[in-house]
Amino acid sequence: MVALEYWAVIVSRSPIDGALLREVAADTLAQIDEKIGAAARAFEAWRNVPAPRRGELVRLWGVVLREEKEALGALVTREAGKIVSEGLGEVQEMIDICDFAVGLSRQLYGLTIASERPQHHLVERWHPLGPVAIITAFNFPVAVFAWNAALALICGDSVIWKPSEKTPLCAQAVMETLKKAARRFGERDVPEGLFACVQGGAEAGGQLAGDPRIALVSATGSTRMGKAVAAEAAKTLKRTLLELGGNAALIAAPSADLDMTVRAVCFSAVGTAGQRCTTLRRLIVHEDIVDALVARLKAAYASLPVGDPRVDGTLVGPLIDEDAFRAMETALAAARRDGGVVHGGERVDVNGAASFYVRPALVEMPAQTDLVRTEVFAPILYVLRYKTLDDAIALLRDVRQGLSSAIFTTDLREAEMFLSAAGSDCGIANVNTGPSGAEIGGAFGGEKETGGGRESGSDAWKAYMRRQTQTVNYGTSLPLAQGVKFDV
Ligand code: UN1
Repeated sequence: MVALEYWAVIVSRSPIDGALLREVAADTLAQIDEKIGAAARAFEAWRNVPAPRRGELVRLWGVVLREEKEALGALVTREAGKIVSEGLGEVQEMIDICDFAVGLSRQLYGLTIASERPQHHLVERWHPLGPVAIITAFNFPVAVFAWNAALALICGDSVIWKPSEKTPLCAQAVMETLKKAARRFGERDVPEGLFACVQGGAEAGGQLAGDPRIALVSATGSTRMGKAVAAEAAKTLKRTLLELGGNAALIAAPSADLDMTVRAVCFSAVGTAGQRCTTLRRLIVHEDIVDALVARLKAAYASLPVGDPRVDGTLVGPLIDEDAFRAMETALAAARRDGGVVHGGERVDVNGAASFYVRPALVEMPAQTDLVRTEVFAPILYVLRYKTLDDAIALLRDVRQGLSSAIFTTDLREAEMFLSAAGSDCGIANVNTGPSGAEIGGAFGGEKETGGGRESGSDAWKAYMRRQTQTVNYGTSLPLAQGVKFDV
């Protein structure tokens, strides 16, 4: 087989200035097939390694990441365009999940269950699942892989990573850190093919999702990508863990602390240049405070430091590429047609024509139109107004996505209503803190077209293992459940 079906090379360009960083050879269909085979063989060995020993590999990975935090963070800045502290923050997120996974490697607890039969014991045990395919997006080019890989590895699975074709170098660098950890662990103890990276586009992701040897495909990215992956995965009914599009909303109630609200809105809406799945896209403001809040936001937006992400003080770096910029332009034009009043949103020349910097846009909308319900991966914040909390919650829920949400209020009843079953319908619901920038300790993901999967903390590890219900009869008779008699 030849490479013709797939891309031959992947070109990595820096969004900072459009400079060519490097060309990376894409994997061919045959090479991917080989890597899946190796992952399947590695799994057969790795599943027998005691989980705390598997945890030692992940502990060493965390050590290497601590040593290389600066360098890897700088590469995230160079290839994904994140400001320095966010690039470093992403590596910190990797370190945090390694620490979490190491502890977990001694806590893969199952249940003991009271059997209804005498002299029987009934337990639930968690076993390794199989090779896990991990598909990630450009906006978290290192951390999201670590959320998945650290858990999968301690759970006894092998991993194959298909990173975004926009950030192949970050993926290569992360693989080097894993190799270093493996050398310290004792290379002979790490089965060949335990972790691998596949460079390629959507076809490569599709091949992984469709291959029967892959037990779980964990995909983070757009809803469109997730639907394609789910369709491939459905052919073998394999498990999926989907963390897809968001359209986060923040409700600003009349009692909100406005200083805190302004700061939270700015970080959530313009941080990472509006390119997080948790980015705040809809600000739902009570009519009594909308004028005051919008005035303060307009002032804050006008003075946001947009610029080269490597420069100290910059808060808004570049968009990932020209397509992202065009999508933002198109959305702002549509917002004007829908009766929106747009503040900001213009292109800013920082490093010449080959890079795409923008002033984040604040858009006052007369209503939640279809445009507002659509996720555009750029710093556009739509402002909507409300009269009653019920109306605000109805607006919050009236989108296809369900990832993250927040309310700013000092009214306990409102906060509790927002957190209740009739409140936010998202996987993440916050009070007096913004919808983005979650810690790794909680389960991360959301409902509806966000895909329903949960990555990272809490009991998300269970997605990477298979549950077995085990019954042992240590008696000398054979009683049947439900009192059934079947004497032969
Ligand atoms: C994503 O954008 O895909 O909560 C993940 C946050 C980050 C993760 C975002 N910890 O914003």
